[in-house]
This record gives sequence, C-alpha cells and structure tokens, in this order.
Amino acid sequence: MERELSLEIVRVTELAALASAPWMGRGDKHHADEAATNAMRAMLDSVSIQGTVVIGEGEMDEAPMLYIGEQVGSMQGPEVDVAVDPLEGTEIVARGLNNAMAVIAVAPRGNLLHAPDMYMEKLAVGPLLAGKLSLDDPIRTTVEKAALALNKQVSDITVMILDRDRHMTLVAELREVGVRIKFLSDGDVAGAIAPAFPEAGIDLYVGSGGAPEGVLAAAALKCLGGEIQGRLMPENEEQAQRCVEMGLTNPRKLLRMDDMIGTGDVIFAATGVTPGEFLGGVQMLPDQRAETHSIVMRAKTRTIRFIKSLHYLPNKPILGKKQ
Ligand code: VTB
Ligand code: MG
Ligand code: MG
Repeated sequence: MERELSLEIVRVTELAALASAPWMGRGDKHHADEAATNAMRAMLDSVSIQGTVVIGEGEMDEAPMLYIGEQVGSMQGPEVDVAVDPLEGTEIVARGLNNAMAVIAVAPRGNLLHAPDMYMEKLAVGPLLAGKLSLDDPIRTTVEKAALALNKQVSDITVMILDRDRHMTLVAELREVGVRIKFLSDGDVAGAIAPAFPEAGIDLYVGSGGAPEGVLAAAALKCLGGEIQGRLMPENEEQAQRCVEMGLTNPRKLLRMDDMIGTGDVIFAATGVTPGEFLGGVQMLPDQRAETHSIVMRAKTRTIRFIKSLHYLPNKPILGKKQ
C-alpha cells in the first residue's frame, strides 16, 4: 500500500462525518447512520484500491451498501481488505453525546479478521503497557501489573468501560480493587484506542463490545504502538458456528493483534462526529463551512497525523445529493 493512500482514506471518513453531523441530537439514529454510510460508500469509489469489505454494515442480504463482500474503490491499485464503521456510535449522534466517529481500516488482502457481529471481550492498552498484560488474568492481576509497569498506585489507574448492565460484576470487581472508572455510553472503538493517547488519561480499556469494533481498534492500536487482546463471545450455537466458519476452531481462543489484523501494514482513519477523547467533533461554521478533526495513520511508519480540515459545503456534491 502506497503512503498516498492515507490521505485518500481520510477523505472518506471526513465525508461520512460531515454527512452524519447534521443529525446530531435529532433522536434518529437510523438516518444519522444512513447519511454516513451513503457518503462513505460514494467517496470510496474515488479511492485507488481494489477493495473488499470484510467488516461492514452487515451481510449482503441485510445491508444495501458496504455489505460484507462488496467490492469498493476505483478498482485500480492494491488489493485490500476494507473494514468500515461509517458511524461508530449511531445512538451517540442521535442523543448528541460524546465519542461518535466515522472509521475505516485498510490492509493488504487476507489480513483483517472477518469478525462476525457478536460481542468480544476486550483488553486494550497504550504503548507503555503493550505486551505486558493478558486477558487471561483476573482483573485484579491486570490492574496490579498495570500499576507496577506504570509506576502508579492502583488508585491512580483509570479504567474505561462501556456503561452496560452486563459489566456489573466487572465494575464491582474494579471498584473493589480501587481504580478510577470512566464510563462510555457507546463508541468502544474510541474507548479502546483512548489508552494510546496520554492526554485522554485512560490506562486500560476493558469489557465487552462489538467484535467488528475490536478489529477496527486493533488496526488503530497497531499504528499507535498499543495493543488489544480479544475473545469472541458467541451466545448461541449459530454464533459459535459462525466463528468456526471464519476459521476459529476454538471460538473462545484468545485473539491477539496478529490474529485480528495480520502481520503486515494497515492504514486507519477516523473523523470525529461528536467530540471525543482524542478527536474534536464536526463543527458547523458560518459561511457554509464545517470543520472536521481526523486522525490518519499507518502501521508501517507509525506516523500519526491529526488533520483539521475546513470544508466548504456547497462544493461537496455528495452531501447535497444524499441528504
Ligand atoms: C459497542 C459500541 C458500538 O455497540 O461495540 C457496542 O462501540 C456494543 O454493543 O457503538 P451494546 O450496545 O449491545 O453494548 C455499539 O454501541 C453500537 O454498534
Ligand atoms: Mg455502524
Ligand atoms: Mg459500531
């Protein structure tokens, strides 16, 4: 993958974010998601790749576009796997809360795990803790190891977790251990990446969220020098069967970075829709302009670019057409 691709890729998330931002707080997550998906799909056509969607909006028969298996890109350029979440945090946008982003990851063909739509147990960390923890450990051990490695008191460790009833036991354990907790309403791609940004003030990301979101976070964390470990959580026979079909004979196998995103290069881009831990949201400005805040990075070089763009909206025909 050529480095020029990074800038082409970030234009895709910028447009998806611009398209969904007008839906903030309108209580309509369906339209917010649809606007982002339409814009992302349209923009992808101009990107110089021969892409196959491996993580997308759903199976071919349930999603009209960006479905799993769909071919995207200009069909000139490298053969790649594409993982997308045009609007990671539809409910966030519908309710005007924090941490919604448009997200994409691209890797050479065959590298991205075709994560089925089910829960994944996750443990994500930034560079200082990469390689030092294990999802197999009890949470107390994990926190204690983290405190030791970071030279902090356990009471100064901050853990991020999705605010869900299913995390009640884990949260009780964390409280007993004595850490600080920051809850997320949704948007666990942003949550899992947060520990890699010192300014976010998060040491560990734990708990279960979407498996596709886990792979997207793995792509970002590889570029950032962080780490995520995951374990799929099939809840019925059908889900267990899906794991087997994607090549996991043991669906409960501990998944490491290489299992999720391979060993080669990966490009990750995200644009904030609402403000988050490390990205600003779309800001509507006077004179028909909007400002976006994006991050784009590549595993091979580990250069991290924060891109602030000022868009003149009348010159965005894709936005006009689709809304
Ligand atoms: C997370 C979050 C997503 O799903 O993966 C979450 O990142 C997990 O599912 O934004 P539950 O909502 O059932 O906990 C989302 O909230 C929606 O895809
Ligand atoms: Mg989505
Ligand atoms: Mg999502």
